[in-house]
Amino acid sequence: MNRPWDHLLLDANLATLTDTGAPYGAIERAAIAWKDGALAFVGRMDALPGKPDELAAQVESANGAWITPGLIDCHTHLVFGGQRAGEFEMRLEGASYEQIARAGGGIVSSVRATRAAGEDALLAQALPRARALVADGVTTLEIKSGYGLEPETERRMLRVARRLGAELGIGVRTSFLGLHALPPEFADDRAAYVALVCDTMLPALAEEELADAVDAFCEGIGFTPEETRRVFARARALGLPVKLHADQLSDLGGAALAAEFAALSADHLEWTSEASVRAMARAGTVAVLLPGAYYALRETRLPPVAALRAHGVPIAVATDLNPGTSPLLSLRLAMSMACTLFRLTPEEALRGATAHAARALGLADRGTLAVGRRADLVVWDIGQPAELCYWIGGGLARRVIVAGADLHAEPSR
Ligand code: DI6
Ligand code: FE
Repeated sequence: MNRPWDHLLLDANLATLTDTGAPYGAIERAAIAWKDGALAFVGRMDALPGKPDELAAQVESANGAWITPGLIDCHTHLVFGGQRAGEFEMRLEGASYEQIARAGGGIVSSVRATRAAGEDALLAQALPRARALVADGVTTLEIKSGYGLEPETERRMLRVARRLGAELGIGVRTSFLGLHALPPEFADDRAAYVALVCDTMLPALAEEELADAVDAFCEGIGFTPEETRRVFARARALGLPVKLHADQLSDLGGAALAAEFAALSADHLEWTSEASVRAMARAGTVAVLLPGAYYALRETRLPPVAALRAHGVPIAVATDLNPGTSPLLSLRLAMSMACTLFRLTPEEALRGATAHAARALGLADRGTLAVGRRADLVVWDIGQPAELCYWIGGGLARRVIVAGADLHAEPSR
């Protein structure tokens, strides 16, 4: 018999994150079906257009489980060599992140380890980190370069990011983060490094289609707004969207600068002013909150959540997984922190790790459960959606499905 769908899940509760009028865009006593990797039915069971067995080749019961869109981690630095646990210990003894960076540690120490690692070694180090995210429900991941700071290693990092996506069968979006730190060999000539990024690295990576977006670290210990502008102008001229590490440790007007370039997102935002929030709202720039870095650096200045809400800026939540300021291997834990530390509601946190995260990556084909979207979904062992943020750690994902295919059956718990 010719059945219209490949796979149909019955007896599900869906948190669609679309506008159903219910919190979480919930549909209870629901069914969800897909064909050729895209969602073909999302609705109440009693609205199914026929008998289940005649609708899909494979029919299963979800036994009342909650299903959400696959989680999207829209800000990570997941590919890097080595680790920086020693700096963690130094910070616990009183050194600040900025002091460590200015003393030749910080980002530059990861640059040394990353330059020394071959492509396969970088991939082998990154795989378990990516697997940890996936086991906790991530189906699409953004990965930045920025620990190479010279053409060959930047390219190698981005190639590893692409290989990770292929190897794990998940979505990966790459961002070129040439302006992450000043490489030591350019210590006396900042302008020459910025020129290398603009005139050599950017055009080559755009040509090789290794970068889906361009990011920068606009900060006292990173790059100035002027340097950031030069790179962003070049990126836009090459047709690449931009996003920015903005206002994490100080207010350099980074979020407003991002908005000037119609950035996909401005990320961190602890020091962002209300004027910058207004600029983001006008530009449609997503606010990406990164509570892992706030937590690990023991920051106290909160991002302007009330202003973001008041001006209707979409809020996303991500891990910022990186070896220095956020060695965080669970997006669900980032969501939990966004609630407890930043006072997001669990619904905002879930929207932030799905629908709004997709927007922060410029992806229109995922992030909600709606007909036509990619069949990226997670079946959870929970009785209500707020549990995704309520449990601190633990394995709640029962099934992770990407484009209609199971990534793993029962995770070890
Ligand atoms: N993202 C970054 O790029 C820096 N901070 C952040 O939140 C730090 C990365 C690092 O120390 O390796
Ligand atoms: Fe970051």
